[in-house]
Amino acid sequence: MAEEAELIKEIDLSGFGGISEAFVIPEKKGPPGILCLQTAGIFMSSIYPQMIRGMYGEGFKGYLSKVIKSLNITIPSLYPFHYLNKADRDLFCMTMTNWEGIQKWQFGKVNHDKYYCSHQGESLVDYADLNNDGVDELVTIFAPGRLGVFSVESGRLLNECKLPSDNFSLVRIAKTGLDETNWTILAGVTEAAYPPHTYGNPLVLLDNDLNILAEYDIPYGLGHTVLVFDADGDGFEEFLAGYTLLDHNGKIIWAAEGLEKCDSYLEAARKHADCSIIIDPTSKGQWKVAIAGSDRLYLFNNQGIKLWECEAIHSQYVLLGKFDKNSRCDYLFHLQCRQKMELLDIDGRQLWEGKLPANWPGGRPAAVPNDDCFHMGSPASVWHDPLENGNDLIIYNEAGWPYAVNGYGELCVTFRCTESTKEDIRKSIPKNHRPDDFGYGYRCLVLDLDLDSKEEVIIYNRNRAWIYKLT
Ligand SMILES: [Ca+2]
Ligand SMILES: [Ca+2]
Ligand SMILES: [Ca+2]
Repeated sequence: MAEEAELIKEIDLSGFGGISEAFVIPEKKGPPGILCLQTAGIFMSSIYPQMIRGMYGEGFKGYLSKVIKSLNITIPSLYPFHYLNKADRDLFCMTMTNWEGIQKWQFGKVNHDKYYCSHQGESLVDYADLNNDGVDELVTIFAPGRLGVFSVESGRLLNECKLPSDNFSLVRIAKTGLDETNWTILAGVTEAAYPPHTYGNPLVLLDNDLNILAEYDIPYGLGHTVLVFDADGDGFEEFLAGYTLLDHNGKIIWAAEGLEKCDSYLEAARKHADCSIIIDPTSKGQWKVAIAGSDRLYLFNNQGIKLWECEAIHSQYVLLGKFDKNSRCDYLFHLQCRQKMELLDIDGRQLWEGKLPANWPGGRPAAVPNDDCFHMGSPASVWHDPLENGNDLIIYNEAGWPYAVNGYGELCVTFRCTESTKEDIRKSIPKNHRPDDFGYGYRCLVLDLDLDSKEEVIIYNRNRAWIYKLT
């Protein structure tokens, strides 16, 4: 019998313009702040003249586009498309709030009720105390090709620079030197690339004054994942960008075995790293990394040597946690888009396979034609030991209202709905497009809001947020 989490707060986000992403920003003292971001994500770049990543159309054209897709070639005119105009790209507003949704500051112009598409905005923000004044700064791409450093306290733009092109959509910061201000900022392209670069390239490294230190391409590009951690135990952080480990000075330490070289744009796109997770990060260099690499899930050791790989329909996301009921060690929960989910041990042995169901408490909205048309960058989250039995849960948010399961897909916790959760957030979206890109569907943040060492859950869409806890 599943438990029901208690709704402790419902927040109206409409004053922030219809947010596409939310980020947790820790405070030095007290509960964390929440940054609400309104962005087009990758569609801020004019490299995308139109949005062609829809579900397939109906009839003969739809059939033909499915066939062409299965052959892995791209003929844009055979996909349903959505034109992207300048207003779509320039959309940017961020609002810092406390955890109860009370606004502290706002930067940019709120686009109330603006109907817009957004994809992959989840990697656009990072923060660190770049100027060593005891308070973090936010770093984000606030306009096509413009990287900015903002005060977390006031939202003031403190510094900015122009990136080499308008398609950068990922920001990560690493502590890379002895000096208190010795930080390195990585900004990267996560998808479509301008020639001569291949898919997911290039990346640039900047110092804390935003001087560009280096620009280069890596094999298979960044994909959608850059991890920041101390890979060799020397006290400074490195970047694991896609399949490539970069030293604190930007030098390439290794590219993962079998993925050291890639000259083909399509091959890079087909095998891009969608998500990665470090296993045993505190083990002084003995870590491993699982990478959801589109057509495969991989495990590499700390030298980039492949320990195993398994083929996938679409390896999109992987979570690490104590997901097995009888064991306290870590397991992988692997999500292959809306096709298949599985529980694996660290040696790659499968313990469970299934498909988590969609969940529409008020009925599936008319604008969502089927349960499998979603494609979210963050389809699930780990909820650490919420039932206090030593087991972590998976909160699944990709197809409708979120719920929490164990590693075997069994329902463990539900989140009580209010009438507002059943509302259609948009009356319509362009036909045959992914509904989540237009704000249909829910996202999730898991964090300890009231600092009692138990995590709460924030579920949000573009209009509203709901905060839950287990009591
Ligand atoms: Ca600072
Ligand atoms: Ca290091
Ligand atoms: Ca808590």
